[in-house]
Amino acid sequence: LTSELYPSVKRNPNYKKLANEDIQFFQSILTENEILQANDKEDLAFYNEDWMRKYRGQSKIVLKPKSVEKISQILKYCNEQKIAVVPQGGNTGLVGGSVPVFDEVVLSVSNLNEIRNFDPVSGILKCDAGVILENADNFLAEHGYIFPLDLGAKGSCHVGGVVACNAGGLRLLRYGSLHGSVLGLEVVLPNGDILNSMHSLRKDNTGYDLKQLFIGSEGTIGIITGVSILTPPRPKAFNVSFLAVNSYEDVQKVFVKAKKELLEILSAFEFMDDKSQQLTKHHLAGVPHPFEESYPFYILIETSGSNKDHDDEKLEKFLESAMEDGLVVDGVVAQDETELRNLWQWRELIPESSQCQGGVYKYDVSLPLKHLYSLVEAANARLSEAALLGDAPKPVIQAVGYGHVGDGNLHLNVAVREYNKQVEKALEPFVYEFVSSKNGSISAEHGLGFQKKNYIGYTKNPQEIKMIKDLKTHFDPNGILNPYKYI
Ligand code: FAD
Ligand code: 2HG
Ligand code: ZN
Repeated sequence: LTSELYPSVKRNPNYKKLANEDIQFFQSILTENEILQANDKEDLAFYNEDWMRKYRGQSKIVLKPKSVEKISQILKYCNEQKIAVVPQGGNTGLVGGSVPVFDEVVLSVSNLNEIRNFDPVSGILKCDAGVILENADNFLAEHGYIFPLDLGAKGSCHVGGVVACNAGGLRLLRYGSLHGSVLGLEVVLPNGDILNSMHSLRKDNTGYDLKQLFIGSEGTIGIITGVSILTPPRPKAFNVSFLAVNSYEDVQKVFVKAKKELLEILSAFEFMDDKSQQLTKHHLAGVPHPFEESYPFYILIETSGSNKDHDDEKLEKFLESAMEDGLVVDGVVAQDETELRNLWQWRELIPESSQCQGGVYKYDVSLPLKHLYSLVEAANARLSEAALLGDAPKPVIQAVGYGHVGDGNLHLNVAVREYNKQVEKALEPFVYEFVSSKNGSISAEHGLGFQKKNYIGYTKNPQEIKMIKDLKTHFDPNGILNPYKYI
């Protein structure tokens, strides 16, 4: 097998090509509803292609087991037979990690989708990995709790998927990383062993904290089947304000001011450049933007707490003084739930807006705050110099910047009319070199997957990479899990 999409990547001949006996084995443990096979009508496109339609594999079979034991039997068999397997959650990952590269078996956990247990005193939720994030959050809302992670893909991504990616999202500023809130995991290892580590303890210093290895491992050393997570009480009062500022310098100043003055009620601090808003306006054709006029940068601040009057007063004072100081040049505050959602959409819909005109090159990086936006400027300059940016027939529509300022995480999105090797060459490794020169990370939250498989060295040193490889070999000596990706 070769792939037109990836001419430089060759299928590893050590992996067995699926034979009838393998299909018969899968059929012996799974029901008809748990197996999808490619045929004349069905090319399994949904499972083979990623959210950006940038990466595409050629798998002919998708397994959707309904129990952990079945996953265990499948992995044991695939390990013995050296059949490559790609774990898949909601397939919303943004680095090509969730889809096959060649003919790997897709193992979807979407049929493992039950809430297992919730303790309303401690706030600990235990659920299957395939529960959709929004469903988990809706369940928690009924009990007065909230999932400590929120992101634009919540309607499709899985709890297990976000743990496998160590997704960051819109409220990391408030609730911290999943490395802190996940208390335990259940994982099927490549040899079929089930690691039961579904603990409910906030404090446990008995040796290595094994679950941490699987958080952010992107399906390379085990399939997460269960998650135990500490959830906080759901705030009763939410406020959202959308602000306009004149420079990136001022974005940083407003951030410092918000941290000090909104302190315990600050739950999100997001920024967007004007170009990202132009793309979103185009995508949302006709929906009025919060401001008639355009400004260089916008900030979305969310506060959440237990007392609406208290939060309103605090936010009002903060905004008044930020305007008096000349930091904020225009601003709106949502007056009700509908307005709140409307303001959020100008931030949450940027990923979709930047991808829907043909394609998008996405870079998700950590940088010291003072350098955060300079990457967008450098990328634009490079694309202009290479004469790639502008009206059709030039391939690049816009290079835009936005992201989680509160976490030092920039999203650089380069919207293109179609995927184009020249654009890719202009941006890679340029972007990674830039990030490395500022001691940043080439992946703040989306992971490495297939996209950044050759670039890990821009953030990790050779000793760190060797330890990662050693761990991979320890857990998966036959390399059956998620091959061709970053390890
Ligand atoms: P998939 O896409 O199916 O898989 C992702 C990776 O995890 C793959 O390598 C896969 O092999 C592995 N995997 C999946 N499930 C399992 C499992 N059960 N066991 C082992 N491995 C598994 N990310 C952020 O960090 N912050 C954001 O704000 C954010 N916003 C987003 C907004 C949009 C509109 C979209 C499309 C994506 C966004 N993401 C964001 C990307 C984010 O990585 C994914 O949405 C999410 O983490 C992936 O979950 P999933 O269930 O779709 O996993
Ligand atoms: C977000 O913060 C996501 O909206 C997606 O992490 C970012 O699409 C992107 O580049
Ligand atoms: Zn993000």
